Formats: sequence, C-alpha cells, structure tokens
Amino acid sequence: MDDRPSHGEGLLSAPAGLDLALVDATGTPERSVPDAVRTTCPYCGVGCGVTASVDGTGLASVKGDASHPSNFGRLCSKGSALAETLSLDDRVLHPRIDGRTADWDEALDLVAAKFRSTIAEHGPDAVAFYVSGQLLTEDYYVANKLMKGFIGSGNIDTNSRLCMASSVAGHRRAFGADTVPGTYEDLELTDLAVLVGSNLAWCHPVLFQRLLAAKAARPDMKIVVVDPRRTATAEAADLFLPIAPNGDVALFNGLLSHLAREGKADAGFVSAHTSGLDDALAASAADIEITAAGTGLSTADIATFFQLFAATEKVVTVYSQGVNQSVSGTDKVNAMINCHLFTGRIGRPGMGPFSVTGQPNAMGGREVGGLANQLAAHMDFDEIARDRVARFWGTDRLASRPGLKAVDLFEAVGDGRVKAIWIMGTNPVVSMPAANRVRDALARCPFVVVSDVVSGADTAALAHVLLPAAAWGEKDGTVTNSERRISRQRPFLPLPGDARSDWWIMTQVAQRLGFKKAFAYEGPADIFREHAALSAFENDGTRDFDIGAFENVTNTDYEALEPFQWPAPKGGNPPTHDGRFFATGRFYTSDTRARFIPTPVQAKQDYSGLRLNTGRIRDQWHTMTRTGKTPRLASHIAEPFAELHPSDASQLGVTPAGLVQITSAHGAAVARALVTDRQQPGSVFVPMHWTTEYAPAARIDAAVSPAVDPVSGQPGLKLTDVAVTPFAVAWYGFAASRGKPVLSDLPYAAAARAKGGWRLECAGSDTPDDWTGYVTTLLGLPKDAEVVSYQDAAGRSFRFAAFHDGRLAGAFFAAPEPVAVSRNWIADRLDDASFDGHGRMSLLAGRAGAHAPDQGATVCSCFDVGVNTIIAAISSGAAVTVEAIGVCLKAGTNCGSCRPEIKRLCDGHHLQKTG
Ligand SMILES: Nc1nc2c(c(=O)[nH]1)N[C@H]1C(S)=C(S)[C@@H](COP(=O)(O)OP(=O)(O)OC[C@H]3O[C@@H](n4cnc5c(=O)[nH]c(N)nc54)[C@H](O)[C@@H]3O)O[C@H]1N2
Ligand SMILES: Nc1nc2c(c(=O)[nH]1)N[C@H]1C(S)=C(S)[C@@H](COP(=O)(O)OP(=O)(O)OC[C@H]3O[C@@H](n4cnc5c(=O)[nH]c(N)nc54)[C@H](O)[C@@H]3O)O[C@H]1N2
Ligand code: SF4
Ligand SMILES: [Mo]
Repeated sequence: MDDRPSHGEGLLSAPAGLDLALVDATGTPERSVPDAVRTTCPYCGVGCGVTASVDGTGLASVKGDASHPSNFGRLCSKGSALAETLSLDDRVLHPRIDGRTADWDEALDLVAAKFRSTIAEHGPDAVAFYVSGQLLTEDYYVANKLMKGFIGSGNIDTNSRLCMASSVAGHRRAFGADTVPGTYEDLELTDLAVLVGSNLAWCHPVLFQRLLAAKAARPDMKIVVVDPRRTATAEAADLFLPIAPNGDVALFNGLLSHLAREGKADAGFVSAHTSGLDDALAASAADIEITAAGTGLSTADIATFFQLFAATEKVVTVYSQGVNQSVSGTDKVNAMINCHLFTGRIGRPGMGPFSVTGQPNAMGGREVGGLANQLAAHMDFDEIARDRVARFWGTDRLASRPGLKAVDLFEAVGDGRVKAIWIMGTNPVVSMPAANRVRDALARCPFVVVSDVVSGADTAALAHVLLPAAAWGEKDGTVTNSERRISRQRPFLPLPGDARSDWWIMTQVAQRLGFKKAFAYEGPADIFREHAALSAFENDGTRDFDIGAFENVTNTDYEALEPFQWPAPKGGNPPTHDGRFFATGRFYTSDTRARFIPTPVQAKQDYSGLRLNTGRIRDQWHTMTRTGKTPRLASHIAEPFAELHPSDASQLGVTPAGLVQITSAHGAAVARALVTDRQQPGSVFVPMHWTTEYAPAARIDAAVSPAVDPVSGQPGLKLTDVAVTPFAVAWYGFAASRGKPVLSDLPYAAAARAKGGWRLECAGSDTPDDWTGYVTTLLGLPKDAEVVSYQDAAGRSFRFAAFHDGRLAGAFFAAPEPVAVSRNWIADRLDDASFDGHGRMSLLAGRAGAHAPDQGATVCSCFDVGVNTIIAAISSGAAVTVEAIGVCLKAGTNCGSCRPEIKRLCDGHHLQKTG
C-alpha cells in the first residue's frame, strides 16, 4: 500500500495512440504545452486548483494545487483520479456524419447549411442549442452570442436548468440579481452551518472537508443537515432533520414565524433595506405543530433547530439540489432567504444563504446568459438591456424574447417545432426527466448535432453530426466556481486527432452563417476580453456581474491569470466587502431594497406508490463518461441501487440485494435493492448515473417526472410517484472479464471497469441449457481458453473460470439467489500474472483463501482500503476512531472523501461484511 500515489496524485499509463506531436489539421495554431500546468478540476463547483504534468513517456499526473484558494492543495476522490480518465480509447477523434468519418470542412459546412435552411424556411425559433455548465465561459459566451445575438432566437438553454435555475430565480426575486452573496470562508467562520438538500460530503467534498476542519478547530460550531435521507453528510451533523420530501418551505416558513414570535428581527436592516415583510409573514404563519405536520419532523427536533437558529448570529444556510430540483424549488430558496433577510444575516462574515453550484462552470454559464430567459452578463430581456446588448454586439437580429426552457425545448423537438438542435457538453438522453421522451424526440428530429468528447454517450448515438470536442486537459479558458471565483483551465495535453475547442467549432459555424466579423476570435483571450467588456458596458454599478477590470487583459496576462472573485470593476473599488455582496444593504432591485417573498406551502400531493428521490454517489460524475473509466472509482459503488427502508422492503416483498423495478407514468428502470434504515419509509433513492453503456436497464431518468417549478422551469427531479416491485429473474450473476461483456441481451446488467478489464452484475430470465457456451459469448472469451467450472445437479447454480495465456480471461458465478462472492477480489484477479492449481480452485470458490484476506468493497479509493479491512481493525480493537484508522491503514488520510463512511463504520452502524 505504501507505494500508492499520495496527495491527489494519480498515474496514467500512456494512452494508446496518443501522439505527442501536435496535430494541426485545420490551421489552428500549434500551441506549446509546458511541463507542469496549473489548471482547475473539471468536476464539481468547488473549483479546486490542480497541477497537471505529462512526463516524456506520456504519463500524466494530477495533484492538488496548494496555492489555489478553493482547495489549498486538497482534492477529493474524483479529482485524485483525474489522470486515470485521460485515455483516448473511447474518444471521438474526428467529425462524423451519419456514423462515417468526415473532415472538419464537410461537417461544419453541413451544420451551417442545415441551420441556415431551417431558419430560412421556418424562422429562427425552429433551431435550438442545448448546452452545459461544463463548457468553459468562453465557449458558453460564443454559444449564447450566436443564438441570441445573431441567429436571433432565445432558444438556447442549458443543463443548468436541471441544476441551478431555482437558485437563480430565487436570487433574482429576492436580490434583483442572480447574486451569491458569500464566500467559502463563511463556512469556516460560521457558528451554525445549515445544510439543506445538500450531500456536501459526497458532492462538494473539499468544501465539506474545509467545514469539518473548521468544526474540529472550533467544536462549538454546529452543523444541521436537512435531508430525507441520512446521508454521509448527515453523519457529521449535530442535528439531523429527516424531512419529508418537499417539506422545506414548511420548515423555513415555520422558522420565519418563530423568529418573528421571538422578536429576532434585525429591525434596522429590515426597515432600511427590505420590503414585503408583512406579506411574507402572513403567508408563512405557522406554529411548531403546523411545521411538524408540513415537514414530518418531530416537534422536539423542530424546536431545537429553531432555537439554535434564533440564538446564533453567524448562520450560513448552504443548499443544493434537494432545494433546487423541486416543483417548489424557487419558493424553497426564497423561504430560506427570507429568514436571513429578517435577521439581517447576509453579506457579513460567517452568514448568509449559500447556493453551492454543481458543475465546474455553472456560474460562468449564468454570467454569459446561457439560460433561455437571460440575455447576457446578468441582463434580462427588457427593452433597455436588449438595446444595450444589441449595440454592444453590433447586431440587428437580437432575440426579442426568452426562449424555451429545457423541458419545453425537448417537447418542442418532439412535436416538430424545433427542427434542428445542437447539443454540447451534456447527455440529455440520460440526464433529462422523462428521458425516453427526450430520446424519442431526438430520434425524430430532422437534424441533431452533438459536440462531445466520447463517442459512446447515449445522446451521441442519436447525432446526425457528431463533433469531436477538446476534453479537459486539452481545452483552454476560464470557469467560475460557487463563490464567484474565476479560474483558468489550461491545457497540458495536445489536441488528439481532429478534436477542437467548443468555441472554435461554434465560431466556424457562425462564420459560415455569414457572421464573420462578430465571430472573428483567434483564441479564448479574445472572447474573455469581450465578455469582460460587456459586463462593464453601461453598468455603472447597476449590475452585480462586472469584471470590467479585465476588458483589456493582454494575452500574456490572460495566460497567467490568477484565480479572482468577481466583481472586479474597472478602476477597482468593487461594491463588496471582503468579497461579500450586500454588506451595505444595497441590492439590485429598482429601489435597492431586498424583497421578502411570500412562500405559501403547496397543498400536499397524494402518492399512490413510493416517492422516488434521485441524486449522486461519491465516486461517479453524472453520466459516467469520464469517471466510469477508472476502476478505482468504480470499486466504491459498482452498480445502480434502489435504497429502501426495511419496512417498505418487507411490505413489497423485496429481498436485500435482490432486484427491483421502479415504474412511473413515464418509464421504468431496474436496480439492486439496498435496504437500509438511512432511508425513510415511503421513499426510494436511486442514483442518476447509469447509462446504456454501463447499465442499460438502469437509466433512472426514464422514470423521473418532467413536472417543473412554475417560476424557474426547473424539473422536480427529486420527487416522482413510483411503484417499486421485485424484479423476478431466473438467476443472478457476477462476472469478471478482460473484454467488455455484451450487455444488450440481459434484463439486468451493470458493467464497471476493473483493473484488468471489466466486472459485471447481471441477471437472466431463462436458465441457459449450455452455461459454458452462454458465458463464453457473454464475456467474449477466446474459444481455446482453459475452463474450470462447476454446476449443481439441477443446473441452476454455475461457477466458471476461463484462463488464457496463464492469466484469468473471465470468471462467472450464477445462482437462483444473488451470488455471495468476493467481488472486488475476483475482479482484481484479472490483473494477476499467473494461476497455479490452488489459485484456480479458490477462484472457482469465489473468495480468497485464508492466506489472502478479502478486503471487500473499497471505502478509501486513494489507498485502496476495503470495508472488511476497516471492520477487522475496528473489531480487533486495533483502531476504533477515524483518526486511528488513518494511522493504522492510511484510509481517509489523503482526500478525506471517505471519512464519513469510516465514521459510520466506527460508530458501529451496519457492521455487515460485504463481498
Ligand atoms: N460525486 C459527485 N459530485 C458531484 C456531482 C456528481 O455527479 N457526483 N455532480 C455535481 C453537480 S452538477 C451537482 S448539481 C451537485 C449536486 O449536489 P447535491 O445537491 O448535494 O447532490 P444530490 O445527491 O443531487 O442531492 C442532494 C440531496 O438532496 C436530498 N433531497 C431530496 N429531496 C429533498 C427535499 O425535498 N428536501 C431536502 N432538504 N433534501 C432533499 C437528497 O436525498 C440528496 O441527499 O453535485 C456536484 N458534485
Ligand atoms: N434524476 C436526476 N436527473 C438529473 C439530476 C438528478 O439529481 N437527478 N441532476 C441534474 C443535474 S444537476 C445536472 S448538472 C445534469 C448533468 O447531466 P449531463 O450534463 O447530461 O451529464 P454529464 O455526464 O456531465 O454530461 C456531459 C457530457 O459532455 C461531455 N463532455 C465533457 N467535457 C466536454 C467538453 O469540454 N465539451 C463537450 N462538447 N463535451 C464534453 C461528456 O462526455 C458527457 O457526454 O443532470 C441532471 N439530471
Ligand atoms: S471537490 Fe473534488 S470534484 Fe470538486 S473540484 Fe475539488 S477535486 Fe474536483
Ligand atoms: Mo448539476
């Protein structure tokens, strides 16, 4: 274990076919790639700085950047594994038209011709862009300018509609602008951190580590977690509030009433800087009993929370998708902000509402106006702003009104109103609600362009034109994190094949559409300067987003740009205090007062089945196109699951580790039952990540409701009425193989990468007559492999291992019940150099012999420490605290992402041996 990489370091074996000579197929200037490059992690909105380098043999390594103010050198498990995701085997390296390779000119000409003819025939609203918070700001700026400014339609929306739209709408209602008031430091300076609908431990791990470190230094600091599930984040809470789904408005209305009853108003602040309090108070009136009825919480827990909030001056309320992804998401945001405005706890150190962003550039997308209902640089579609932006861009074609929001946009694709769509940096066939409708809509759409980095994404499969985008490590520009900090993403790898930056691809199409002058950019610095200039244009302090200080940044200074927070107006003197907005009580509404918003509790809905909640796991990123490539990350949770409470499981006849089908009015998915009391009765949680590539039956968004919040248009991805039923199969199986198994013929199959190949969870509806033949095809095994196998008399249980060239080529275990074998141990055997007779027999037994303990599912992915190893240390008394486990096994001492899970094991919860 000692030779494992440390401190966020990971190594990449030279990617097959990576040609370190720079490619220059289309006249893009060659760029030099220095030895060690400071750049930014491409995953979550924490925006950690990393240092990346490639050695002479093509080995890349990625470490935390100790000088970056977001992470000071730390990385989480995903960031630490970045170097393992850079291989080129699954990349799209050349433009493709209808599946065949094409050159750039042909592909770009076709895209421009189809867009031009569609616009000419049906008008600009017949075309659309659907983009992503994973584009860089420069890419995003060009996309928005092209669609809203020159094509002349508002039809550009982004996956941020599924992510941040309710926060944006809530901010704008309360503050008059989409402003995140605080900074990360507030999580360290606070005395009470209230985490609402945020699994910070898994989704913003480095920020969570900062919070925990502050609490360790000041143990009086309190953490409250509000989530229907007892998550890894909840393990760190002083008070955990297992709220009923969508109980948040009731909770914060109750809190506002309590604060009013207790006389906790900051009367000076309220009277000088806000309006609308009376209406908000009237709409929120609730005592503790009413609050209990609306939240499903005990009156005792509610009272504890209210008293804590009332008594603590420094409170920060951190929120994420349990708030935003709701049909009452915008009201949830405002119900929380109301409590902060009432107490004047905003804009000061350690206080404020804090929406944490999901994607690396969710913020940047909001800055450029990537949402269909915003124009650019935090401006709306009002007459003054339209005129201003049109003059700045020099266009007479500016969109006159907002465009279609994501859910409506794909409806319009489905019913033929939108006839040409360009999707960039997002995988809506997996990530949109009612995803099968989205898939069918795209299948019917006359012209679909997809810009992606991989060829296997579900959405890419539906593209008429698939364009090879530059990936992380190759692309060049800026991103903005949750605390408004703009950092550079810099390339450290050459552009492979014909891959090109997204901004370049769009610019080429814009020029072919006739907009040469407006899209004459030669590099990202040109775009950044223009974006900065627009933010400052006729601003004079009227708009929060202002980075005018950079409108004349030189190419060299842009190259060397250090992370900075906005606002950064020309001539200095930002309207913030220590990087925080609203310290002076001046907001961006017409009268500069913040608004209290009345947030009446919506009538309770009746549910015929269980309430489906969806979200994330620690070691996968969204639709797995990058994190899915690394065995290290797959070994934490290797298959999709449905988390159910024991009482529901027994009522529904679901056995632990059996399979369940989750069915709604929109579609269905199949996943492994995970029965735990961390889930509340009546609910089921399924992660959003699995795709056709990894688990074809488990695309949960097929079942998720497309109902949206009426204000923000954000879908309520956290709540769908579903039926959960046992999914009957004839056999369950587990397999490991060197090549990727064939998934398509199985009713349930979930593949994941293993060190020497693949691992597979599967199930079948018929027991094959010839198991050996069946397995040989399933795992694509060589015909001349040496096989050992065992079959029970009835032919229902089967164990099989095939060896080729002295190494394991494939192993397969099937039984009428979920098979109990040591999964990680078997998968690791693919990497073994040779097998003696004893090794072959223990392989068939499915477990290591006594000589080689089975460490079980990986908990610490940095040091590869399994659950059984940790449990053994705890049960032997060798180490019984998180710290002691760290000393003894190193687990949890690098990125720290697994510390909540180690704590859970230490606390004696669920001391279950896993395979
Ligand atoms: N590991 C990992 N990290 C990520 C990502 C990833 O894919 N993987 N994605 C990034 C992105 S884009 C985003 S947006 C963020 C998301 O980060 P989070 O929002 O923290 O993650 P989620 O798991 O989507 O949902 C958070 C929690 O909301 C809870 N919840 C559901 N319904 C309700 C409710 O009605 N009320 C309350 N209070 N809570 C509820 C869920 O049980 C869940 O635990 O993560 C970012 N970070
Ligand atoms: N049920 C349910 N559904 C959800 C959520 C949920 O909690 N529950 N969360 C929602 C949220 S918050 C989000 S943010 C979305 C995320 O959902 P998506 O955006 O669909 O997920 P990703 O897998 O991140 O998709 C990014 C795609 O862009 C590609 N890509 C990566 N880098 C680049 C690049 O530089 N350029 C280009 N052109 N392509 C690139 C990747 O290969 C991948 O195919 O999912 C949403 N859907
Ligand atoms: S917390 Fe992890 S995923 Fe998020 S930016 Fe930092 S290293 Fe990347
Ligand atoms: Mo997100």
